[in-house]
Amino acid sequence: MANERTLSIIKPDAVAKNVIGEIYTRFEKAGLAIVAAKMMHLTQEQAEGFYAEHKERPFFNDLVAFMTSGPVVVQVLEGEDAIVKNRDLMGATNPKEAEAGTIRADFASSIDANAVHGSDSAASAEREIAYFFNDGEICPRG
Ligand code: RTP
Ligand code: MG
Repeated sequence: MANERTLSIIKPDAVAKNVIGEIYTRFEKAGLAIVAAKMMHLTQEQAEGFYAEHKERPFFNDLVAFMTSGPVVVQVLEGEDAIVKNRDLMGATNPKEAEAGTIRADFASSIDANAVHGSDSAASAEREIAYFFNDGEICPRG
């Protein structure tokens, strides 16, 4: 077990549904601490840069359009095995395949409007956290 940080985004559909607090509660109940947070409306450039790994995928333009369609909440989660723990809380990318009780099963409406993002590896967590936060904006516990 390792103490880790991961980057989480509450996507525009979940912000519009007014479930920021319910999603934060799930993180906290699972033992993940929110050590940095901000609400922002991503520009096209910010969304394209964030999802650069998907640039050649057929869904890229729809993904960028969706992620810029309204405000998002971006946070750094910290805790034991934070990367996998957050992915488990999120559930499968397609909410139809997401296990009952996961964030996507409960709050997502489609594979595009799927409520949350979470880093999928230690390397992406490092890149994604640095993409949105400088060291002074992260407030570790203890
Ligand atoms: P995320 O990066 O947002 O946490 O989601 P993920 O790891 O579960 O999924 P990923 O493969 O990284 O895809 C990023 C986002 O692109 C949209 N997507 N659409 N139409 C499609 O086949 C398709 N596949 C992926 C989803 O909104 C996904 O969250
Ligand atoms: Mg991903």
